[in-house]
Amino acid sequence: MKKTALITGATSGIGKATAQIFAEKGIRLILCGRRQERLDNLAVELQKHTEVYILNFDVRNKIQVFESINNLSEAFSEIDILVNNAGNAHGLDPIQDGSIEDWDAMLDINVKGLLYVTKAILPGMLKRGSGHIINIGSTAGKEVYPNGNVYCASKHAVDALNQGMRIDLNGKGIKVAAINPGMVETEFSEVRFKGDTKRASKVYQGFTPLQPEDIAEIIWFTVTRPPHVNIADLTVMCLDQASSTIVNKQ
Ligand code: NDP
Ligand code: 8X3
Repeated sequence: MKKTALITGATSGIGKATAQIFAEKGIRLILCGRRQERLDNLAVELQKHTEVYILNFDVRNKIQVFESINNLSEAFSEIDILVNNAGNAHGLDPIQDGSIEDWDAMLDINVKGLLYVTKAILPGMLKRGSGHIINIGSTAGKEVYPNGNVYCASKHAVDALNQGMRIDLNGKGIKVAAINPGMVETEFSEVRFKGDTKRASKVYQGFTPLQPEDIAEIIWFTVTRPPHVNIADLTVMCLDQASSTIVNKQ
């Protein structure tokens, strides 16, 4: 029987690339995001390969999260794979200059949003005694970099939650994995710099960053291991990146 995956943040970057590869492999998809037009267009594109259902909710809104997931039609209600991907950085300022709105956004989306979605999906996985949760962390969740303060804290929280989920779900047939990318060229920096595309594009100049498809392939590899194999925690950087702060730029 075909597996069903729910991907948060499917309208862009890593989530969208993951949806594309999952669709090509025949995985049934529940695509989530807030930008309806993008969800609609992606659904049309991917329905050539698989069955697709779209859910529009803000992961910060727990009522929307639970209503959307609890009211999935029966055909999509058994979720085998959850990709907790929705997230972003907001701002890049020293802690003393940081905006409280940016801090709230990062903690509410990257940490609490991930928890709400997981809480809504876990009961079904527990009932069936199977499932796979992929948490998208970051190298920023392993090592703090200058001005990254709250974004790094949010991704360190994802790292802790990934470990906590794996411990608490041990013996229940549910795999838990963190994929921790370094710099990936997506809309991430555009969001971080609030639509300043010039500043955003500079982040990826002078070296060859990872592309969203690189991460999507790793997620596909992770979900296709034999039943007894769980990739617990995987960090991936481009050749030119050595750590959160060391990037070989020409
Ligand atoms: P993008 O900005 O390209 O994509 C972010 C996705 O998250 C979008 O689909 C967006 O959808 C969704 N999203 C953002 N806020 C919300 C919200 N409040 N509710 C629902 N969905 C939301 O960035 P990436 O693809 O790069 O980021 C994906 C994940 O990868 C994030 O968790 C990020 O932290 C992580 N990551 C990124 C790296 C990078 O260098 N790019 C490196 C390491 C980790 P919409 O706006 O339609 O809601
Ligand atoms: C995104 C990677 O280094 O741009 O999580 O913060 S970085």
